[in-house]
Amino acid sequence: MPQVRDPNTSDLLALLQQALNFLTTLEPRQDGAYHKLEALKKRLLQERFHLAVLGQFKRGKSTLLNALLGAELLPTAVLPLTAIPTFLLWDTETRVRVLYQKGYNEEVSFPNIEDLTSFLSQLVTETGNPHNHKGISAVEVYYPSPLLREGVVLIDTPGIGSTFRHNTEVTLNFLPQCDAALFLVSADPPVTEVEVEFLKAVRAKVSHLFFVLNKIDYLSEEEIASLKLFLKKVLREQVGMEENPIIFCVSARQGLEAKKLNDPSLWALSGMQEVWNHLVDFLAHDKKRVLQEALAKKASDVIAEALMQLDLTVRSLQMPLADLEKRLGLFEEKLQEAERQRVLVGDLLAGDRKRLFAFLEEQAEYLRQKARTHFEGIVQDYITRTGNKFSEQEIRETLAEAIPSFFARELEEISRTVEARLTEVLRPYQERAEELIEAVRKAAAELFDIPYHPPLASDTFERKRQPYWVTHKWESGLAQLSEGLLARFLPLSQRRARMINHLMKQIEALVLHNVENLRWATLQNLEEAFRHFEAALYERLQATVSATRGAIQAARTRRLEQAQNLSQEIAQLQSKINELQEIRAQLLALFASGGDF
Ligand SMILES: Nc1nc2c(ncn2[C@@H]2O[C@H](COP(=O)(O)OP(=O)(O)OP(=O)(O)O)[C@@H](O)[C@H]2O)c(=O)[nH]1
Ligand SMILES: [Mg+2]
Repeated sequence: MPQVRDPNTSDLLALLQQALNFLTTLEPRQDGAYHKLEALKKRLLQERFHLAVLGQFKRGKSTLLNALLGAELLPTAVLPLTAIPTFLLWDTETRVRVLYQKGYNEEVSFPNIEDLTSFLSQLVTETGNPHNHKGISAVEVYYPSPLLREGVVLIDTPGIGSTFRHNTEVTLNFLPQCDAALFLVSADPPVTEVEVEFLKAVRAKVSHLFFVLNKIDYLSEEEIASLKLFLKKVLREQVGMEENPIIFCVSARQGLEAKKLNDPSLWALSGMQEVWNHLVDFLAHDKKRVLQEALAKKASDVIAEALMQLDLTVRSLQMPLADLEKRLGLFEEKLQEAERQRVLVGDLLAGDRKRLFAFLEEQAEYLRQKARTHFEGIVQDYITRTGNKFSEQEIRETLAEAIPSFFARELEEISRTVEARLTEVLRPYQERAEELIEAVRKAAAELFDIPYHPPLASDTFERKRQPYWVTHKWESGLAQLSEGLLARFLPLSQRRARMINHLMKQIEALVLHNVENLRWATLQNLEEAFRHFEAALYERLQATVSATRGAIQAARTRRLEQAQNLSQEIAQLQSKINELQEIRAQLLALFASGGDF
């Protein structure tokens, strides 16, 4: 089996720990810097990269995951099976955590795998837990597999397109949580219409997609080659993929067998070795590298700030007291100016917030119109097509089918439009906020004549893209018109007119209801983005001001106390500065070496 090696996480972790230990030796303590570094360390340790295995029911998703794990952990069957997203995570001890929809969890350890698999069968399968009557939202399986140790979380998802519609829904709702996906297809049948539709939804939400053609043990070389060509053609022409997709050809069943027999040549023959290599490579080089580099830069910014405070204290201890008082006064003036600027930013932001909310209202109104026209068009078409054979039952069914796909499509569209507008609106404010905070640090550096390090990571105000929850359960039921006794005696044409009138009213109610759901969820998302931004600006500015001011004030107090041995104190601080500078230099060297980091 290939060895998974990753020296960088441990190098970075060691440096972060060194910096944390160092900060505890400082007096006065730098709590702000300590907490920030601790948060970065936690992120590095916890970084969960979600790689989902997606596909139509029975393509072999659970079998493929078992092959990657090297154990028959997940239940597999010839009937549509997996019903609950199952997360596979690394731990030394094999255990299962069940997350219930009502918010509580249950945890069970398993010394042997057969017991675990039968336990899972009762939870995550359609047979063991039909229609999810146990109310489970997800299941986490902890298992000591080398691939999982890389920080990846593998996810088994319910197959789409089976007669269990709720399974398709679970997977659709789950897509925003996937960072990458393995999309499974097989030869029997090659690619269905349902898969094409599903792929379009996946592509819109998941940025890295790998394709796996499974069950090649059934096929000859020529058949595999022509299937690959066919799949590429479908991806290009029907899904609209322009790039040349990566397609692995495997037999997951053979791969699992190879693991059980510990047979490396069968493993290679099954095609699974190639999938494995690709995943390890992808995790090590793309995702992980980017995260590590970002965290190292952020950590070095935190240290630069801590260094600045030490420098400020040293300088304040060194300069004549009168000089110190004068500079402190000038610094306070700069702070007042910064506060005025912050208030100004808040006022301007309030105006843009209002305009964006109005834009959302416009979008909602446009959608109401569009939905009405669309559904009324469906009714008219139906009437024209069927003439006198018009059936109320049939038209209700046609509409009930058309409504979810219409709103799912429009949801994508409206989310994208509003999201793009929000990013555009916030960008200049993010830049101004960064400048404002840097202006405070720069002013202190200039006034006290100490080095100033501009930040390396520019995402202090990055907006966390919280996927907001809009269910795919669109309201689509239309009630049957209950004909009163009187109405039955009306001529047919009048009865039909009455029915159509009634249908139109119901369509109007459904349109209003569904658009309101969508508008409300989007509005909440916007509110949250603005609230978060303003709070972050206020807190960050306060933190910078109080840390900078604190460093100068601490020195001033020492001076007023007319402390003895100031030169010894200065020398000690100077040696601490050197020590911290060394840690920062090592952090910078980690990613300055380019390709290796
Ligand atoms: N011949 C062959 N059969 C396979 C292969 N992989 C999986 N199968 C079989 O296909 C059937 C379905 O496998 P599962 O892994 O349960 O499929 P799934 O995609 O997880 O199915 P759902 O959970 O229902 O969506 C099982 O009988 C597997 O043994 C393969 O590579 N070759
Ligand atoms: Mg399955």
